[in-house]
Amino acid sequence: MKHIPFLDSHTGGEPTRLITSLPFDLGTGSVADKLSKLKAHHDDLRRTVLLEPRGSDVLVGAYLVPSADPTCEFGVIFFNNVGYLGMCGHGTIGLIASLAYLGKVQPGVIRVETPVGVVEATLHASPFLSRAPFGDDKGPGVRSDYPNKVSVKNIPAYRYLTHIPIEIDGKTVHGDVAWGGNWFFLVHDHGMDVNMQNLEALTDFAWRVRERLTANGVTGANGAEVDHVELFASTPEADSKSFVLCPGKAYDRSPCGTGTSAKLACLYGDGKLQVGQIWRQQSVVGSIFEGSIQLDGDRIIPTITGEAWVMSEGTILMDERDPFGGGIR
Ligand code: PYC
Repeated sequence: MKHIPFLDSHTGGEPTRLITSLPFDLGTGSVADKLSKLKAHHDDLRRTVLLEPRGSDVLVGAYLVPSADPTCEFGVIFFNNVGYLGMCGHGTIGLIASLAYLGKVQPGVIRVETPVGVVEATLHASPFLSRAPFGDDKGPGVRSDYPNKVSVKNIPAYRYLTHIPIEIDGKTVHGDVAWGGNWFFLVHDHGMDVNMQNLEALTDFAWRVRERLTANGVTGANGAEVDHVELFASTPEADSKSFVLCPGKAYDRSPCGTGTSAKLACLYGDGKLQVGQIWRQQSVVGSIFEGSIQLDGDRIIPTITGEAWVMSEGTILMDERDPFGGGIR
C-alpha cells in the first residue's frame, strides 16, 4: 500500500488538491521536462488523485516539484480530470496559501516555475476580500491564522485572434482567442444568463462552442487546442461576471486566473483597460479576483489577486488490490 499526503484548498470556490511529495523521481530538468516525464510514465497518479471514486471532475491537482530555475523557490505542475494545465491562477493562489498554512512560506514574493514559465506570487500579510465563512475557530489543531491573500504576476498574456464567428443552433456568436497561461475563447454576445440557476445550459452551450472551434479548425498559436471557453455578462457587483468551462467539462467555480489574464489582454487590446487600473472579475458562484496589467512589448503581464482557504488534509491510500483505486475511467 502506498501513502501519499494531500492538502485541499479552495480559491473562490474552486478546489486545488496539493501533493507535496511525489512517490517517484522526475529528474533534474525544467518543470516543462518534468511534465513530459509525468505524461509519458506517471499519468496513473493523476487519475488516482483526481478521478472518482476518490476525487471528482471539479478538482484541480497540483504537484509541488523542485524548480530548475535557480531564481525560483518551487516548481508546480497543475492537472485536471483529463490532463495537464500550462498554468493555473486559482491553483497558484491555492498553492501559496497552502504552503503558508504548512509554514513553508512567509509573506513576501515567492517565484514559482511552471511548465509555461515563471510566475511571481506575493503572499500578503493580511486577509483580503472576505472572511472565512466558518469563523476563526476551524476545529482542534487547525491553524486559522495563516495568510491567504495572494497576488500572482502571471506569464505574459496576449490576444491571438479577434471576433471569430461561431455558429450554434443557427445563431452566430463571436469570440476572441487569447492566451493567459492556457488557451481561451472569450464570448460576449451569447445572450445567456450567467448565474447558478443556468449551469446546465451554460455548460451545454460552452461545450458546443468548444466542439465548433475544433470542427472549424480555430486554434491558438502553433495549432494549440483552445480548450477553455469563457462566457461573459455584466453584473452590478464587479466589472464583469463569467462562466468558464474547463477542458474536462467542469466549470470553474473561481473567476479563473488564466482566464482573467486572457480577458485583461483582450480589454487592453480594445483600449478598455489602462496600465495599473483594477479590473474586478466575478465568477458564476460570486467569488471575485482583482486583476491589473503591466506591459511587456505587445503583450501584457497580468497580476491576479484572490484568496484561498485550506479545507482538508489527509493521506491517499493506494491499495494495489482495489479495482477502482486508480480512478474510474
Ligand atoms: O484559475 O487559471 C485558473 C484555472 C484554470 C483552470 C481552472 N482554473
